[in-house]
Parts: sequence; structure tokens; C-alpha cells
Amino acid sequence: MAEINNFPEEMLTEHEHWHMRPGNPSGGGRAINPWPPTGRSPALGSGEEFLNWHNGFIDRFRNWVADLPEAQRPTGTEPWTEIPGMLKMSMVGWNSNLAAEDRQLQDMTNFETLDELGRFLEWSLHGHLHSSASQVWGDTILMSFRSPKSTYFWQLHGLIDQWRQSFVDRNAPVDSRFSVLNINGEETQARVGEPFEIDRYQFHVPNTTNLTIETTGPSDTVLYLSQVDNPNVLLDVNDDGGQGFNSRISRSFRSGTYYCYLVFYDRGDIGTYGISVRS
Ligand SMILES: [Cu+2]
Repeated sequence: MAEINNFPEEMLTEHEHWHMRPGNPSGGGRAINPWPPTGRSPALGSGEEFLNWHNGFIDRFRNWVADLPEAQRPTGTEPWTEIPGMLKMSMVGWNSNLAAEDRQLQDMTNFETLDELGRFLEWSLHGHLHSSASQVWGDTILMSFRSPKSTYFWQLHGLIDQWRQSFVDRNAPVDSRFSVLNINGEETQARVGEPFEIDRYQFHVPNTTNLTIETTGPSDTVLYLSQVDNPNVLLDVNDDGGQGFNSRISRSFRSGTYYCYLVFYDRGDIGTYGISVRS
């Protein structure tokens, strides 16, 4: 048992109320009850609340630790960076579904929203981490509402918070000057509205694959494509590889973010075009 003996009682109460009083935020409960009487799957919004509330709770815990004299600081609360091997044993309930979920988390483009990620985590892997760690290491607090008293709580919720963070990082446009193109999404309709305009795009490639970036329409376009994760370095350029005077770049891509610059061949022209990235 890895118990934090001096853990503040008010933070235990805070955690317990948050879980035990769903739909009662003025009583300290989570605002969105994940399981209303008619619910068959966790309520929309409850996943995002789960992730964000725990993120704040972790912050308050870290601040509390930082304010303690060094000798009184709990040890062994560093976040796990992945699910510990001992928790991936069938003796504690690991199975092919959990393994598939673990793999899904390797690529955050598998989740449309933070809420979807939170609902996915709270009712499956999160529960497994609590119960399996409790079993393997004989930590009974971890299965109670006093679980924040356990060092494992901070390790496992630290890991969950890293998943939250990688979703947020993945979905924050690296640079808002670059419009996002979704692979195999609808063609983006755009225009060069002024002479000498440069239109900027980015797209994220989850795994190594062959893709085609292409423009359509009546305009004579030129496409400049950057190196992976580096908008400063040119990888490829194309003028008339597509239909008519359109551009097309077909090639293999590594995983990461690519940046595209589009101009008209005659830099004085204005006009419309469509642009897409397809596999
Ligand atoms: Cu938990």
C-alpha cells in the first residue's frame, strides 16, 4: 500500500463529492451526470468534464506538494508514461478489448472531440487501471473514494492527463495561419482574392501513406509542399500535374504535419479553386 499519510482531508472530500453528487454542482458534484436514469452510454459532455476536472485536481495536488517541506513530500507519484506491463496481464482482467483501446490511444486522430476521448477513457481503461493496480499491488484505497490518498492515483491519473494533453496538442492547429485540410475530407473551396496572395494549408498524416494533394477549377495553380513538421523547408512543388492547369502532388508521406502554399502561376491573377488531400 502506497498511502500518502499527510494528504489533505479537504481534497479527499472534494474528490468524493465530485464523484458522488453527479448533476449537483452547487453541492460539489460534477455538473453532468454521466448516467442519467435513461442513459445507455455516458452522457455527452461528461467525458470532457472528467478530463478537465482531474486536470485541475492534479494541478492542485502538485501545488500542495510543492509547498511542502522537502522531507514531507510524497514520493512515487510521477505519472506513468504508459500502462505498466503488470497491469496488462490477464490475471487482472487485461483482454483484447483493452489492448485495442490502448492501441487506439497511440493516435489521437482516432478521437473527434476531447469529450469523446474522456467518455472512452473513464468507463474502461480508467476503471481497469484502478482495479488492476489495486489487485497487483494490494492497494485497497485505490478502489475507494479516498483513492487520492494512494500514490497510484496520481500515477494513473497522470497518465490519463497525458492522453488528454496529447489530444489537445494534436488538435491545436500548429499555426493558425495555415488552414486545416482533412485527409479524404470534402474538397475545400477557396479563392485567391488579391494579386500576389499566398494561401496556406496544413494537414496531419497519422501513419506513413501515399497521398495526393490536388487542386481543381479554372485557375492555373502552383503548389509548394513543405517537409514533414517543418513549414520552412520545401519538399516538393508542382505547377500543372493535375487537370488542365491544376497542380497535383502524389507521393509517400511520413506521419506528421505537412504545410502547403498555393499561389497562381500568374501572380497578378485572382480567382477560385478547390483543394483536397486524398489517399
Ligand atoms: Cu480515477
